[in-house]
Amino acid sequence: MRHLKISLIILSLICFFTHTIIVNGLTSAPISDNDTPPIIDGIFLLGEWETYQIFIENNTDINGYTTIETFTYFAHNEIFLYVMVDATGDPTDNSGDECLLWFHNEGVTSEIEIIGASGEEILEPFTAKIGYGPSPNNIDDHKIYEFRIPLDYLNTRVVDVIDFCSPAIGKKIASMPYDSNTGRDNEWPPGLETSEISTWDDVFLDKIPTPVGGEVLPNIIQIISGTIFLFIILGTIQLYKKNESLF
Ligand SMILES: [Ca+2]
Ligand SMILES: [Ca+2]
Repeated sequence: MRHLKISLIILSLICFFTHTIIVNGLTSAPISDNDTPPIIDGIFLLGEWETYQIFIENNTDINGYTTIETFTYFAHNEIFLYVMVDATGDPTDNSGDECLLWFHNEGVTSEIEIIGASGEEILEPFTAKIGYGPSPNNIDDHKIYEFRIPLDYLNTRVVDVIDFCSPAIGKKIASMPYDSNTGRDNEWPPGLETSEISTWDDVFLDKIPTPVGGEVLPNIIQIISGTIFLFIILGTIQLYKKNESLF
């Protein structure tokens, strides 16, 4: 029993110090110098965005908690954070449709927002474009929002963790996204209280892989950390089995 307790304490400490492995957060995909960054044109081409970090289900119950099926992606290089909000559950191209992203880092809160029908765009201080069409997630036409935000504007840099949320300010006039045709919106994360930063989600800006001899090496440290973590879990299970007769 004592060995088991010691093992669990060690495991907890390791979990604490390997924050990036177990944190219930989001990881932005690093873009190396050999990769082509996304183009902010409101069009989602196959292969342009890698792996979605947020998936929200469709809920059309207008009288209850209503959400829009949406896939959200994050990517970054040394200069910009790129965000794709693929709103597959919004098939109507309304001028009142909106997408709102909030970031917070070291005392600075940045509100990234665009509203409008397809073709609407923002060029300063960040780039954003609204599109309406198919995507790899859904072949039917739907709203698409793309963003390119300078890391300086977000008061952040590579290998940093920034707080992120999408609040429905007031009574459903924004979020990620808001569909003015049905009044549905996506507040993120669930249970968000904007004044309580602990209820926000966060985005990890992973290290940019370094091109070596024309090849891009993976983030080997993360792979090694994950392997060590797996061995610790297996070791703890073995120790538990050896001690279970004592309980
Ligand atoms: Ca694009
Ligand atoms: Ca709409």
